[in-house]
Formats: sequence, C-alpha cells, structure tokens
Amino acid sequence: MATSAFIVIDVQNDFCPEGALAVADGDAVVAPINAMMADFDHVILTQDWHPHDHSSFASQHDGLEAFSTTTMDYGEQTLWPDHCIQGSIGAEFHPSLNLDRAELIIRKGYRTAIDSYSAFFENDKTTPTGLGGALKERGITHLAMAGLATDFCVAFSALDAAKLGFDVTVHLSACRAIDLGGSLDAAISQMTDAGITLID
Ligand code: VGL
Ligand code: ZN
Repeated sequence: MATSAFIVIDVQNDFCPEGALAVADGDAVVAPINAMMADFDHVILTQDWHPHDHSSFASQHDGLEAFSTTTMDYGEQTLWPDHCIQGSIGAEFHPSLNLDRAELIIRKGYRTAIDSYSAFFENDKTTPTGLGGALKERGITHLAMAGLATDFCVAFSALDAAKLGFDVTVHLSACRAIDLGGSLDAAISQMTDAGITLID
C-alpha cells in the first residue's frame, strides 16, 4: 500500500490577516487543513524561518521596495516585507493549527544569503533541505500539500516534489495565494504541466 504524507506549508501568523506578509484570507486554510490531517499516514509542517537581516527582505536593499525583484547570485528574487523572523510571533504557526500529528517540522530560509520557497530545495535550486531524503527513507511515495502561499511556497514545493518522483496532489481549497504579477496563473499551469493533481 502506498504511504502518504500531508505537507502543510507555512501556516504562520505573518501570512494570515494582520501579518507582515498577509495573504488575503490566509487564515481560512486552517480549518480545512486540521480536518484533512486524519486522512494521511504522516503529517509534516514547513515553517518559513528567516534571520532578521535576511536577503529576501526589501529592507536590506537600499532604494528597493517590497514586491519588486532583484538579482541575487542564484538568479531573480522577489523582495518581501520583513516576515517570519526567527523567534517572532509572526513566525509562529497560526494558533488554531493543530500541531499534534506533526512528526517533522522543516524550517527553511534560515540562511541569510539565500531564500527558500520550496520545502525541498533552496532558491538556488541545488541546496537540499533534507526533506526529500527523509520521505524516501521512510517509504513515503504520495504527498498531499496545502497552505500558504499557493503561488510561492506551495507551488515551489509541489514542483520540486514532482521532480523528485513523488506523486503529488495540491488541495487548492486549503491554499491561498499572494498573486503577484500573474504568479497564481503561472503556478497553476506549471503544476498542471508537471503532472501534479490539483483538487478544488
Ligand atoms: C512565502 C514569500 C516569502 C510563502 C515565504 O510561504 O509562500 N512567500 N516567503
Ligand atoms: Zn519568506
């Protein structure tokens, strides 16, 4: 029998209403995610976890504004408001997210010089987080994903998982998007092209 894991992406205060990088209606994902946890063998969470001077923050780039893009050593990078700073309340999981079944919490974006949208590889597309190995070592073949934000951390994670050979389903009704310059439409078509199952 196939072994499944539910990967819950970045359901943190800063991505919910009133957070530093609020995703519209972001907290609406909490109830459906809590309900879905019972359907999977394993539950794994990711947590965006940046140092206060992270290079993805517009505040670290003189003259550049949040939601603009710049070029890093590893390629193009969107600049964000300061968010999910290590140890801050904004970096904590939403207080209603059920953490009881979480077996593993993958923190990402903790290196100052590189961002990490994906739960599998940092934004240079080569530095692994270790999650792929952890799943494979445990015989997990099927992944379901939900969380925040659809068009960044969820999509990047789903695309990398498909590339690594996992069978991936994204539950869109338990995701919300940032939608920056067409990023949501682009993410949906990339996920579709990669053979990822999208469920509404
Ligand atoms: C995310 C932008 C910056 C996300 C994280 O969780 O989608 N987006 N950091
Ligand atoms: Zn981030």
